[in-house]
Amino acid sequence: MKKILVFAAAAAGALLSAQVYAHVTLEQATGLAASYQKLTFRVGHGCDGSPTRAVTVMLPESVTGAKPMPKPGWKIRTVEGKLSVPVESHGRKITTAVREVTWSGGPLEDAYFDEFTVQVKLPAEAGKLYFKIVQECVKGSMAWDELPGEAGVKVLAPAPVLNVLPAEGAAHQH
Ligand SMILES: [Cu+2]
Repeated sequence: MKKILVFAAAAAGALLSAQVYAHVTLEQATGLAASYQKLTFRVGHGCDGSPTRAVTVMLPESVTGAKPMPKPGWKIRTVEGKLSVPVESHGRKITTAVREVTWSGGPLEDAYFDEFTVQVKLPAEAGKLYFKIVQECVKGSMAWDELPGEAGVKVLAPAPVLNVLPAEGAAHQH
């Protein structure tokens, strides 16, 4: 009896770690080109059991206008950087933008999960955007920064991905 329970627990654990609860993931799967999009990053566990005390989201070059959502118990730090291609916003030319957002605080225990939210302006072009994440823990850290490799090769620490859909196609989806 005891043995069966152990196996069942192990199987459930394997399923959970392979799916949405695992890693750092993005709640939203898709967004519309050139729209303002809310991105919610879910931190599903600590670093090998150690509680999380900081989460940094690195924004792809084409993502601008980032505004992090404040979170009780967490301090926000943003890093600005120059854009290689200036963009226009409200009639003004923008040459620098937030490139990195860090929430630090917590600590978030390994037994719990939490969400970190930022609003961004998506690029006009459709395609996949990868958001590299650094998770700092009381002990150690994790980089969720791997991009998909060859077909069939599973990456161990994937960067969360958003699929940007063409704006004109989206009008027909409701
Ligand atoms: Cu995981």
